[in-house]
Amino acid sequence: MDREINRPGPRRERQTQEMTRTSRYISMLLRHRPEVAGLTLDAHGWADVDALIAGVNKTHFLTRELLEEIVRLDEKGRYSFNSDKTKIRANQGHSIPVDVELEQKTPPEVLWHGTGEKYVASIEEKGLLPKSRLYVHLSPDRETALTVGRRHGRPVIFRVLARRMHDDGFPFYLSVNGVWLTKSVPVRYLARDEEK
Ligand code: HQG
Repeated sequence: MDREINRPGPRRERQTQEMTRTSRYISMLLRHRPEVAGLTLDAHGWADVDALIAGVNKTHFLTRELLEEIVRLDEKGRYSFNSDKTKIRANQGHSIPVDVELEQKTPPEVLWHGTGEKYVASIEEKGLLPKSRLYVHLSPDRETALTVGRRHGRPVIFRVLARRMHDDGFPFYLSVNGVWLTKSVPVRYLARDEEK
């Protein structure tokens, strides 16, 4: 009997863990430190796919098929290929100054930001700052913000009066994978959301 059929769970789980590890590494390279794998990004954040595969293979296992699967299955749609799939980039989240041709857009009335309790005092004093990234990341719904906040310990959610901020002249952008971005959020547009 085929042992893969007998034990699909653990095998599938191992493959998923391996893919997640490789994906994390790719997102670090494409957003923050391409030089670690000997890569360069162009002004629009694109890396050469063959160079990425070769670079990643110095420390991880990656084939073109696996890369295509990572991109296709990514639950946040973190990556895009160009039309002939010779280049790849992260859709948002960069700390290095690249122009990923974000769409400037009018935001909904309210957007959400999830953070950790430890940052609240500073946020209530200084507003939301992009910290190491190019933009503050905002979520379209509270549930997503909660997931983002949990990455930082005990989660705290802020409502952002996005439409008012936009109407006051602050540009907002929507990444192709649905993350709202803005340079910073002054305290007057923030309200801590009640625990539910
Ligand atoms: C906090 C993930 C002190 C801010 C997520 C956040 C997201 C302040 C932290 C994306 C502050 C930065 C981005 C202030 C903001 N004082 N702390 N004045 N202003 N902060 O990871 O938004 O899985 O750079 O609240 O899903 O958590 O990587 O940003 O807690 O979309 O694709 O400083 O990363 O996506 O943390 O997450 P981060 P983030 P991926």
